[in-house]
Amino acid sequence: MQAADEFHGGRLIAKRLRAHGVSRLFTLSGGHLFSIYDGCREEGIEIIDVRHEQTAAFAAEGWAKVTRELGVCALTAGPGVTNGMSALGSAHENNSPMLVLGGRAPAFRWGQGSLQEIDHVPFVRPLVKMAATADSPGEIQDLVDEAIATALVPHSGPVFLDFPLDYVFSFAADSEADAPYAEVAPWRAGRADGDELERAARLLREAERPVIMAGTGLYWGRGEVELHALAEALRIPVFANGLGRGCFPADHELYFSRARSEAFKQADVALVVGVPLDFRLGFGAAFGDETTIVAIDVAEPQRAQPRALAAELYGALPAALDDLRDGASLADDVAAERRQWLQALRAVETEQRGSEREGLDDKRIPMHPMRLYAELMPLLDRDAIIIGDGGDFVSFAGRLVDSFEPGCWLDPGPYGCLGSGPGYALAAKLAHPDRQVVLLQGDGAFGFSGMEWDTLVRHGVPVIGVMGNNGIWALEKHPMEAIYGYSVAAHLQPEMRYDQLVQTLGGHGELVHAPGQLQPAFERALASGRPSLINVITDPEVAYPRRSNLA
Ligand SMILES: Cc1ncc(C[n+]2csc(CCOP(=O)(O)OP(=O)(O)O)c2C)c(N)n1
Ligand SMILES: [Mg+2]
Repeated sequence: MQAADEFHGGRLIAKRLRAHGVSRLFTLSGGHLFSIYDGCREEGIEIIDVRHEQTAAFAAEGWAKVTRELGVCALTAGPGVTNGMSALGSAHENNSPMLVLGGRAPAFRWGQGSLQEIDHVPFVRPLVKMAATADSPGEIQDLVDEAIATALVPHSGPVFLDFPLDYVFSFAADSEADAPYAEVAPWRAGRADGDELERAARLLREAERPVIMAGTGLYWGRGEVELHALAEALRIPVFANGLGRGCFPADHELYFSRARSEAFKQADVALVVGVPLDFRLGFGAAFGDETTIVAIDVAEPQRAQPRALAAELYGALPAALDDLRDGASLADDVAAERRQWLQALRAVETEQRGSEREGLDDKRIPMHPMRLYAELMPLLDRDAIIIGDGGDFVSFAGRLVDSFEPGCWLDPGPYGCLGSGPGYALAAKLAHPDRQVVLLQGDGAFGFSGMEWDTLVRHGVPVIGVMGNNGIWALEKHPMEAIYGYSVAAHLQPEMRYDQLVQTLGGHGELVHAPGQLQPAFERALASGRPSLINVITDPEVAYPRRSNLA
């Protein structure tokens, strides 16, 4: 018999989600999850169902990326969980706070071979900050609280819980009925060490050619306002990658992108904010041998630093950045050096931009991807959320498309998983229905989760997709040809009508062949109010100029 104050396990989960402010659950149905759905329904948590579990999990990650809140998905036992693993890997590398709720075969029959019976915990553990199985219905609420707190504490990241079918369908008392929820927020992390701070402040004050490199950790640590103030006070040029993009507006006089390699090589001091020295920074070698590096982040790095650092500040970013700025003023000679430094970098930046003119103006049919972006950029609002999912097509976007506000540029990050785009876009448009959400996709990338256009249609989420359709996996074909003189496994069907597929699924589709056609197509897509795909045929001969992408 069920007592009056008892609820099934699914409801108990939903009650704690609600207490933590969770408003949406991304999922794909499975019987193991029914009681969680029932609980969410009762607690007013909206259920968004997709067509492949990878998208449920990428949507949870995307929700975290655009809101800086926890994203949550529920994946059914066995294949549901394994299908979500790429997104766990992605969230792990991006420090995206997300909770994955797994179904699980019943505990009372464990080991006897129930449907979809497998122990998820050992294989998800390397990808998450915490992985656990509920041991009883009464433990569910504490476990959910612990998992959420673990996901949010810096470095934030994904967590995983699974719930045996028998526990989550049976009843237990609401032990947390009035339990206050202790908020854990990255910006309340401890302050950085005083000596390190002083050393770092002196280096930044005295440097002649300083640079700031800001990344995803700046975004999670909510340090963008303080970074802005620091850069302006000390006249330091700013570069950004990952979710650091947009934390410093691209049209600010201190923001640079094209001058990066020159600036980093020549810098005497580099302040590296919320970015690991991984492959994106040449494992530290993106900076000159003589560059003195100061690292600052929300918490200790997750890997050993690949080169010696002069100072390391780990703790609350706004406080540390404020402390670095406090009272710092530049001596006249240093100020003069910095004016020259900024002028020299601006000259490099302007020259590099000039060299892009040719691609931006290119008149060829099929189109040069740079021409596509030249036409697209004026159509984007300042706060548009741009999502990149593809190879070369997205590399061109990374170079050309500017961001002006935090959380407006979503690429897969260092895990680099194709197919993440539709999940990110779904979450972004649900979180910000009044803003443009534009999904930039390669034709190859489309194949991983193209059925999610059905999800976007069913849930009425008018994302606008712009596809660079070159009929190949360009980021693989061109490098393989450069190495071997030929390529295999690199071709797709040319000029495939992905726009018609989207039409069939109930969305708006457009085909664009020639320069000049994108703007009217984009306007029709916006006016349609429906999820839309603009299929732009691009030239497969164009390769993104890159040095290396694997090591
Ligand atoms: C899940 C996954 N599989 C494979 C890759 C390797 N990969 C990286 S880029 C790329 C090509 C992408 O092709 P497309 O989306 O058409 O963009 P294009 O390079 O042609 O512009 C591939 C296969 C990956 N990053 N992720
Ligand atoms: Mg392609």
